[in-house]
Amino acid sequence: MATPPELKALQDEARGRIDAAADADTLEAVRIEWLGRKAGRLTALLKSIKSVPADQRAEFGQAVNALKALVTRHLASREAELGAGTAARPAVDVTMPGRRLRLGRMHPITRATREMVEIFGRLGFACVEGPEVEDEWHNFVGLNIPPAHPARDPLDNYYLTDNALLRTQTSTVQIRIMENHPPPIRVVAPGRVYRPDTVDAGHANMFHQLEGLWVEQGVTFADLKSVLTTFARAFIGPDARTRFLPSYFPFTEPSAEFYFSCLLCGGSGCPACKRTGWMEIGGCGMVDPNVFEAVGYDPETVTGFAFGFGIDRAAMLKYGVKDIRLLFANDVRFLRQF
Ligand code: 2U9
Repeated sequence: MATPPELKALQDEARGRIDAAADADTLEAVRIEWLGRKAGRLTALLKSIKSVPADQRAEFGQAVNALKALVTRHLASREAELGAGTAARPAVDVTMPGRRLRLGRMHPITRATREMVEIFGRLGFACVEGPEVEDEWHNFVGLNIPPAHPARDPLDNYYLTDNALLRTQTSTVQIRIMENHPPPIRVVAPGRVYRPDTVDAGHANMFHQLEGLWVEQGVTFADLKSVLTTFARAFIGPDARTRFLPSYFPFTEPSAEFYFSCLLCGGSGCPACKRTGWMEIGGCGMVDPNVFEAVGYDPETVTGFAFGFGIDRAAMLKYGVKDIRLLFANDVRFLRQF
């Protein structure tokens, strides 16, 4: 059992060692020497308390614990002093070699969008963007989608308030352009759209669309076919062919679904195109006169065509991606392939 003078000597020795520590590493070594859990000198003293005769145990225990508290406090204040000293030194060693920056790659959706916008740019289309949170007028009313239309069902839309929702198509952008600019208009509008679909390999509840609109005196369905066929040849290859099948959309009349010859087999038939030789790409048609009236254009003087397709789907067909969820998983092993 250490006597009080011995404890005092230990205290002085510990204080001296702590004061002499010139840096954080040395101080840590001192802390381990004195308070280390296995072999610390004070730790050993603390462990010895239980073997002191009962009548002296309380007094000795108090003295040793007081010594431990003192040493602990002194260690902390020296640590703070040393910390303040290092903070005064420059935080960055400019002589160290730099850390190599790992650049990512362009996401396949961005790459596809840019390529598409560039192709339409060569055909005279300007690229325009608009808000993702829209009102009912721009998302439905202006597009000739009446209140009772199933597309307006609250279960098929992400409504934020009674009159605000996440847009379900980028047509809202063309409506805004026509509201604010007189004809002629020749624009493409790429962007994110939202629908509460059940997510599976082919569907996501957020995806990307590219829509196009050309309004001018004398624009015809032949121009629509010509633009989409020229686009197909630039996007897929010079041998690409297009096919238009009658369809219905509230905002176009007449309307059609358009197909490209299969991106994989070129049209001879393969599993990817279910042996038809064709892949459905999107929808299109001549802008409905009601839409022109809604934005203040005179349907008697201008005509126009519009088209829309999923960028994700087109990119998946072109790059051979089988599951749309891969596009949004943020997995570098997938993204590095592009
Ligand atoms: C205005 C007027 C008409 C754009 C069009 C489609 C047909 C169409 C879908 C294809 C797959 C969207 O990505 S998808 O789910 N689109 O079928 N879109 S005509 O028509 C417009 C656009 C703007 C002012």
